[in-house]
Amino acid sequence: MLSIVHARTDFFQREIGQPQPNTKTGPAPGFAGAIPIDTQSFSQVALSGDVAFLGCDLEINRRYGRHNPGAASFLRKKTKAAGPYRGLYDLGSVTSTDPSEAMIEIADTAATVVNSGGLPVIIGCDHTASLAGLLGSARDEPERPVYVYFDAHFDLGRNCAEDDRLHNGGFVGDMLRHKWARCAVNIGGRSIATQLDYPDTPRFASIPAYTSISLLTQCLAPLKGETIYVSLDADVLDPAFAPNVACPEPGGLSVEALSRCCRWLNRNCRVIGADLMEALPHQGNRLAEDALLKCLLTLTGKEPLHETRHRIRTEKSTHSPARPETTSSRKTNVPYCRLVETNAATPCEEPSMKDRTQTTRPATVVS
Ligand SMILES: [Mn+2]
Repeated sequence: MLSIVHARTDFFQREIGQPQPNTKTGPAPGFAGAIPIDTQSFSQVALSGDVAFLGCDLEINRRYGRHNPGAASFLRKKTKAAGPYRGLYDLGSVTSTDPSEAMIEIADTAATVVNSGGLPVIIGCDHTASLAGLLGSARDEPERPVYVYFDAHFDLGRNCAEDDRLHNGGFVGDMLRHKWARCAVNIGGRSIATQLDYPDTPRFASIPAYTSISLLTQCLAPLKGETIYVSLDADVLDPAFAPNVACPEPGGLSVEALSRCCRWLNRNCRVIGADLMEALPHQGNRLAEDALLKCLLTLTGKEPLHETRHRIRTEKSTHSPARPETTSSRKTNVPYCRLVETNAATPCEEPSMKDRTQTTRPATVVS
């Protein structure tokens, strides 16, 4: 305990003393330079809003795309120099080797982090792990949160049987069917499968990838004030920015667009948890991984210390009184506005992960 507190104090002193990572000792070895800590100690030292990363190197149930076991350890190593940030911790990686057990471990850890006042951020392999992050983060919420996911694919499993959707191409369908989320909002959907003519999915809406940056934030307006869990599938970015993902799709979001959306969500919604999935380990540079981690941290209200200082300086020098909100700036005529407002939360049980993640089929088409 003492050594952890000491490590934390030492870290702050180092950060405050110099905004760039210390070249002598290097950054801490966690995600984005986060301080390694165990879950119990995190509960003791966490301040409100501190971020706790949890890695999962195990694929839970991949049905589509290239395999990426070890993606969390890869991202941890790749992004350790991405800071420095204040209030980041790394709880290590999931130890369970069974997918069902791993889901339970993720959910339990996320719930512990939330109960300590922290924000759980799961870094995983296939997107299925996101469901565990959502369930754990929302365990003690009086109402089910809105599931906001940046993803080239809807992951609704519309081509799968209703009882065969707990995999990376269908878990959102399962989530809606069981009312584990109040509704789901996809941003950046664009795979060919998203265009196929299936019946409308209740409590689901999407904002296409080709939407301009200014329109994107207008489309997000109905989410204002909502309690949300946010998931980033790395393939939401255009392959020009993030080529190493399990299911790449052309025509994706720019880093700037993703970053703006994340900032908007942080400022206008209550984010209870987040995750990053579907990145593929590779030998190239770390630009894509750093950009994704940075977006994830923007979402949680964290930004690198040197950028915070720059922003404060800029805001001071260009400060002007806030303009009153006009009717035209409050656009509410977007299609899913009613969906967010009218779907009351329905209490539901957490799923039994046992027996549900046992079947793994070979990859076929991308859903
Ligand atoms: Mn995807």
